[in-house]
Amino acid sequence: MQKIAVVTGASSGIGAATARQLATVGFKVFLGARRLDRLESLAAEISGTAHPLDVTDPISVTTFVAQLPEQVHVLVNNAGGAFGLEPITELDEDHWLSMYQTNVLGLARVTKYLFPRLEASGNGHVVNIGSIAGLETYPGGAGYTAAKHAVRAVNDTMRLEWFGKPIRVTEIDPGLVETEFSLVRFDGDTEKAKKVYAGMQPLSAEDIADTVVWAVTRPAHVNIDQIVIKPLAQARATMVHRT
Ligand code: NDP
Ligand code: 8X3
Repeated sequence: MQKIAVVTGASSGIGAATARQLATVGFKVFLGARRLDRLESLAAEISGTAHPLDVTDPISVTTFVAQLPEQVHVLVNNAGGAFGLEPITELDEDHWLSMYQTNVLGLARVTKYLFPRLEASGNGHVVNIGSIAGLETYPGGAGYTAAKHAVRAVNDTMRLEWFGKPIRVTEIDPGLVETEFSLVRFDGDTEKAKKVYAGMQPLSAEDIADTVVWAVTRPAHVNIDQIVIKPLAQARATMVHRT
């Protein structure tokens, strides 16, 4: 029987690359995101299926989940991102709420409704895409780092609550990956976004997808708890060697 994988935020970056690589190793992939046009062309390329999904909206999440097979083997909770880089004294409440809704509540919400399908597979696996922002902090980053620290807490709680069940839980924490992440963070400002990766070689979305696929293709008794992956040129979130 073909194994089933669900990838949230599959319309770009890490999610799209992960969907591609999961399909390459034999999974039937169900793709979710808001930009359906992008999802549909990727789904056609990898013989997957595209479904509209806004992880911040409970009705969208339950509608999405209702379209999935009764058994799901892998859920990659990838949808997320950062909005802004303002210091706490200039805190933007909409930015903070959106980051919490997407990265934290969205991840937990999708997992909640998908859980029965993961359990029904007899061999479920949830992969949560965190960040080194869940392990460190940096000036201007509090809204995002607080959200990604919360992702760590949610991830670890899943591992505890599902103790004894055949459901693996993995957190993958990347450093700088060149995707649309910075474009979104800086509200479409391409110059600002480009500067983030200037003079250094960031990770690619494929590097992270490769890690996800490695984690989910270990034998069923092996739980990869956490992987931290950074570019060689990045030692800390804000310590980047540039030429
Ligand atoms: P991208 O901006 O390229 O991709 C983000 C994806 O999330 C898009 O597919 C977007 O789809 C989706 N998304 C955003 N909001 C929602 C929502 N409300 N509902 C459903 N989908 C949503 O960035 P990345 O690929 O880099 O980001 C993927 C994950 O990796 C994020 O969780 C990010 O925090 C994390 N990460 C990124 C790093 C980096 O340096 N790039 C480093 C560490 C972690 P759409 O807009 O179509 O809905
Ligand atoms: C993205 C990595 O260092 O920009 O999660 O916060 S960082």
